[in-house]
Amino acid sequence: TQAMVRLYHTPDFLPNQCGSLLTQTIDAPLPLVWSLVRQFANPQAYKQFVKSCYMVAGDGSTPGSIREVTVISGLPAHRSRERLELLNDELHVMVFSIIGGDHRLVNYRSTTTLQEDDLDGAGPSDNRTTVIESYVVDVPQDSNKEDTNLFAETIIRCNLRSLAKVSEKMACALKA
Ligand code: A8S
Repeated sequence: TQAMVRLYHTPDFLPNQCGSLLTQTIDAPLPLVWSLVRQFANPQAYKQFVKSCYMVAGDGSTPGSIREVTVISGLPAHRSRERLELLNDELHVMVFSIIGGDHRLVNYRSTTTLQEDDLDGAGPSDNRTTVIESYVVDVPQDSNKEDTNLFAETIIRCNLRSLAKVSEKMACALKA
């Protein structure tokens, strides 16, 4: 975990940027959780704010793929254009950045990594996964780091909880 955080979750911040790191433990095998996270073309597999998604470039399997996400109503935004920057199936790392849309998350870049859990120090477990997601984003002129982080963290926390729920449900169904 320490090595993963040092390698992938210690971004350089510009003075006008903020960001943070969130973790989620999931009672499901890593390959199953990864199968959901890696689907760049299908974020609605677990992101509950996503209403629809279509590919603008690529098919979501390689860096450079671009998706246009439409979010559900009631949010302060409708659309977001997002580019896949990195997808590593061996190290379980996915990075995407937001390149457009009608929202306030400018220069947003998110990194998600997965690891087999080793909470008790007894070695990695086959059916527990730790997900770490960190991000960097510009602080809008009329806002501040606290509010910007609170907004992004609220959404990411929802996404990670939902990822846990969906994964655990699938893991349960596979066992039955
Ligand atoms: C993600 C992370 C975030 C998504 C945000 C932070 C967003 O999709 C929502 C509301 C907004 O105002 C911005 O991994 C935006 O999806 C739910 C449309 C980008």
